[in-house]
Amino acid sequence: MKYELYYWPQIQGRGEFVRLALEECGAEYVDVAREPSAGGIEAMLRLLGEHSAGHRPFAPPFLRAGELLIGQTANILDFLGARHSLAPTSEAGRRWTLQLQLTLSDLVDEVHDTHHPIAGSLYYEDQKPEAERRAGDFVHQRLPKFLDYFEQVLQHNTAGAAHLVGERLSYADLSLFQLVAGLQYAYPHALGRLAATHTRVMALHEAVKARPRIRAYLVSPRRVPFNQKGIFRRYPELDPP
Ligand SMILES: N[C@@H](CCC(=O)N[C@@H](CS)C(=O)NCC(=O)O)C(=O)O
Repeated sequence: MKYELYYWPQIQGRGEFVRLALEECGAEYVDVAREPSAGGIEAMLRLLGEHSAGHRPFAPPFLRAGELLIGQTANILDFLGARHSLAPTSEAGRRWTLQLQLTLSDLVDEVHDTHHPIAGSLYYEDQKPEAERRAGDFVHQRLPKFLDYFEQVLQHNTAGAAHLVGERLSYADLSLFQLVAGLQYAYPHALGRLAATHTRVMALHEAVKARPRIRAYLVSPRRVPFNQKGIFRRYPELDPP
């Protein structure tokens, strides 16, 4: 079955967590909003605007899988994880993987809020002083706290030190890879200071990056480059050396 992924065409954003899972498992999919022949952005907006549809998603990303239309990044990954062996089969294992993903989603929200602490509808330039205060707290308090947590999860996973869950790759590993990649782009100084004390997180990032399908994807035109419209943005004033 060919999946349909719906996400904003110009950014990696939250859609990237789904793209990475689809790419790693070699699933057939179409990135609808980036593909005019599949309906393009209009097809996505149409689905978002179908007010009479009972299970309409609130925001992208969402995934069509046959009859199912699934929204919320972590929910989509939970679905794909079960279908494509990107999560354990046990109930405990699935919940743990989803729990890690939801924690990663919280971190994604906090990264976003460093450049848009007041409102997503305002320009960054309209909330710069607040962004600098928020980014200061993020860099010194929140990011170390999140990275400490994932480092400890890796350390205590005796089944497979290079994975967050058990002894096999899961979608949570792919998502932690993406988090580190985004931070390398947006917060290179902050991440640089933390890298030496978070060696397991950094090693996981390298290991995922080297996986054959991920490596091929990262250099393909399907990977949207990081840019100043996405969640991870490079504003040097928010990340002083
Ligand atoms: N919790 C949702 C958040 C979805 C979300 O915020 N999507 C953004 C793009 S990354 C969006 O288009 N939001 C529109 C809105 O919130 O009005 C998820 O993880 O999928």
